[in-house]
Amino acid sequence: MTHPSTAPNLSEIATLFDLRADFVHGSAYGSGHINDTYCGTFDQAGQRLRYILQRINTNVFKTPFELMDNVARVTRHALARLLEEGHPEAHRRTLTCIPAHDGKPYACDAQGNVWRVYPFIERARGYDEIETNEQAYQAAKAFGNFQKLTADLGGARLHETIPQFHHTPTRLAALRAAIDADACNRAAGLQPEIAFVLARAADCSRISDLIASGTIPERVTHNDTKLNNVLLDDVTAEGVCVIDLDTTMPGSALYDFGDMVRTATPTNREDEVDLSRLDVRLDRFEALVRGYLGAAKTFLNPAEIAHLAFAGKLLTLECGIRFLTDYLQGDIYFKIKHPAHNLDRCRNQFGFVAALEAKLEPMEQIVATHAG
Ligand code: ADP
Ligand code: GN1
Ligand code: MG
Repeated sequence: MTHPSTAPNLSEIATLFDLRADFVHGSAYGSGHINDTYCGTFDQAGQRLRYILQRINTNVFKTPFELMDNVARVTRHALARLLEEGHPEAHRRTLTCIPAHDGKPYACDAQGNVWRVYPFIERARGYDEIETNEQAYQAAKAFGNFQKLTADLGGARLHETIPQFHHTPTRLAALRAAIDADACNRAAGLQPEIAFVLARAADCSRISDLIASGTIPERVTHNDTKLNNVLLDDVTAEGVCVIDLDTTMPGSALYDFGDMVRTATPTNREDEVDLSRLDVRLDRFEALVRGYLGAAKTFLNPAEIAHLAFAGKLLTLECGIRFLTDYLQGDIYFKIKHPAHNLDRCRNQFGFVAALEAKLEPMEQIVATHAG
């Protein structure tokens, strides 16, 4: 969506936080679809340092203080673990919240926007499009280790920052409602896309039914494991830091693995319009399975392992459903760069669902090989 707020005064925002450094300059940063992210350069007693300043999208996240409570708990837990291990780069391996002057992990500006500040993780970056199998392996390993880390978080259940976030039947119901409402008179031109989803309606409840029956357990998961949400080391490609923790909450391991498949295995990027060569890269999939299972095999149950390949298809279908719903509703959720952006993304995701359906068998074989 196009955001209501104009370019913020970053220098003023910075004064809300206990940075102990002088603002030098800053600008918009990254390619996330949700929050407004800025990178600020500061001078700390003669040394240049960078910080990420983020305005939380409160249209998407209705309970930002609860969200920041989750983020603070998860990042404190991660840091404690790294310090216990004596990790030499503990503060580069996890996000850490810079406190506001009242000690809270966020601050509100004069317009009521909610801001947070993280140290900028240097010499690493997230990839919108993965380039090598090694990157896929490292990213999957990092997300697997993140699940391992959150498994013993302790304390109260994390807040659900977006209720039913990956409950695909709810996403399908939202699509049906958007078709009925047809707020922008777009439904008539979307019959092939709508038919594509309706033909797969039964798939939508497969994972949620297994969760409801207790066959697949609830875990603390990241829930937004698109590949640019893990920063890989510029030199070694090692997964340095898992970021974008806004949706870290109760979920399923399958949501995390499925979204990795969605973003790491296609031959094209998420909004590519030329789908003529769109396919699943099985070599990338193999790298993902190896990286993820290397970290997660010890705690996943057989039903989770049995649905890893299917999860890739379901999470891609779900994401396509969400792009289509947003397009029907007039682009009120995801940031877009041009009027048909959500439709392009939706068609791309559905094209990839079809490619995943054609490759399901070899994908299942790869999982079986690595699961032992
Ligand atoms: P969104 O929810 O909009 O995707 P993210 O939290 O993923 O927001 O941040 C957007 C982008 O900003 C990321 O893809 C990444 O490139 C960059 N980024 C976020 N946090 C950091 C950080 N601490 N260090 C370096 N880059 C970061
Ligand atoms: C959003 O925030 P970002 O860009 O990492 C979205 C994900 C979607 C993704 C599609 C909170 O992720 O759920 O899968 O776009 N995040 C939220 O690219 O809705
Ligand atoms: Mg992101």
